[in-house]
Formats: sequence, C-alpha cells, structure tokens
Amino acid sequence: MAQVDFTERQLTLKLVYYGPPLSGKTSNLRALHAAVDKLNRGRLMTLDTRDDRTLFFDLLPIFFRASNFSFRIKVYTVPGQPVHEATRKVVLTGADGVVFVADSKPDQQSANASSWSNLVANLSSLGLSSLPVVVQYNKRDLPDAVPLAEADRFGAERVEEACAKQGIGVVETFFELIGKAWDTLDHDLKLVEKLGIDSTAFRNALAEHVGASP
Ligand SMILES: Nc1nc2c(ncn2[C@@H]2O[C@H](COP(=O)(O)OP(=O)(O)OP(=O)(O)O)[C@@H](O)[C@H]2O)c(=O)[nH]1
Ligand SMILES: [Mg+2]
Repeated sequence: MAQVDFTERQLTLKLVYYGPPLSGKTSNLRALHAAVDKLNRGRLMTLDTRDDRTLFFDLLPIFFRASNFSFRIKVYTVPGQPVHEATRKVVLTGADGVVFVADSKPDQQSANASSWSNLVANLSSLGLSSLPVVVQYNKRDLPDAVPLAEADRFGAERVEEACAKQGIGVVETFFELIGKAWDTLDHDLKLVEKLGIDSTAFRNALAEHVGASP
C-alpha cells in the first residue's frame, strides 16, 4: 500500500515488473529510465551477473510535484530465475501494482504460465490478490512471436504489446498501470477527497515528465 506522509505532503507508490527469466523486465526499466526527464528520475540501480541476469532487483525512482504534493514512484523489477523466489516475494511486498512481462518466444509459453502461477500465489500469500496487474507481451519484434489471439492472456481484457529493447510500448504499459494503481488508491485512501490531490493534475504532471524521447 502506498505510503502517505501528511506532514511532508508526500506520496510514495511502488510498482513491480514481474515475469519469467529473460522476458525483458530489466529492458523495460532501462527504456523507462531513458523516457523520464533527467530532473525527475534518480539513478537506475541494477544488480546483474555478467550475463545480464538480475541477481537481486533493479530500481528506478521517479519523482515530481503536482497539486502542492510530492510524488515518488519506485519502479522495481524482480529476478525471473526460479532460484530467486525469496527475493521476488520481498520485492512484491507493499506493491501498489504489477506489470507482468510475458515473453513472446513460442518456447517460453510454459515459462510464462509458471511465472504467472508464482505471481498469483505470492500475491495471495501477501494479501494482495486484488492488486492492479497489467499484462505485457514483450519481444513482439521476433519473427516467430506467438500470435496474441493464441497466447494466454492471464485473465486480462487488454494486453499491452512491447519491444522493450527498442523502447516500444514501454511508456504505454507504465501509464496503463499507473492509471489503474491510482484509481485503486483513490478508492482505498480517498486521495481526492481527503488530500485534495487532483487526479487529472497527477496524471498531467506525470505525462509532462515521462515520455520524452530518449
Ligand atoms: N528480440 C527482443 N529481445 C529483447 C527484447 N527485450 C529484451 N530482450 C532481450 O532479452 C534478454 C533478457 O532481457 P532482460 O531485460 O535482461 O530480461 P529480464 O526479464 O530482466 O531477465 P532476468 O532478470 O534474468 O529475469 C536480453 O538479451 C535482451 O536484450 C525485445 O523487445 N525484443
Ligand atoms: Mg532482469
């Protein structure tokens, strides 16, 4: 659940990119980092082994002001390899929303399914079953990418398509999740009513600072 500091007028949101090994979670974060104005982002923290596998997690802090309020969005990725199960659970704790990055490679469809079951189980054990989740199919550039009509949609009405390596579809996915996370928080915490934060001002301020070409 988001942290609200009433004295400092500060709201911190936590978003998590989840998914099977090598689906492109870190690539999403790198592209998002490139799309945020320099003054509105912190350092992109990544911890990889030499072959680019996330060892612990990645973190991108985004910050901006709107309605006389300070907003901080902490965007995390989990490591996809099964061995890092304990880390995934720690990173997921306190999340306000999840992007599930599925791999479009045909041979990764069962890896997608196991990662999804793992996500559902972890959300349930953390009491987060009603958390907003956005499903993204990454690597749409692959010539043999699985057709979306045949792909598992993991219960999502709408599926985002991306080529994270080329930065395509990354900002759109992020905004889709932010929109859902904001609506859920507003419903739970009555942000508009109690804090006087204007939902449109929040979205406009964020759109102003995220999405600039790298
Ligand atoms: N063709 C293609 N390759 C991609 C795309 N996005 C990422 N990749 C490649 O997929 C590999 C894994 O990308 P990462 O972003 O490190 O994947 P990850 O999900 O963070 O992996 P783990 O941290 O091990 O779970 C890299 O070689 C990327 O270059 C894409 O859109 N298209
Ligand atoms: Mg990674």
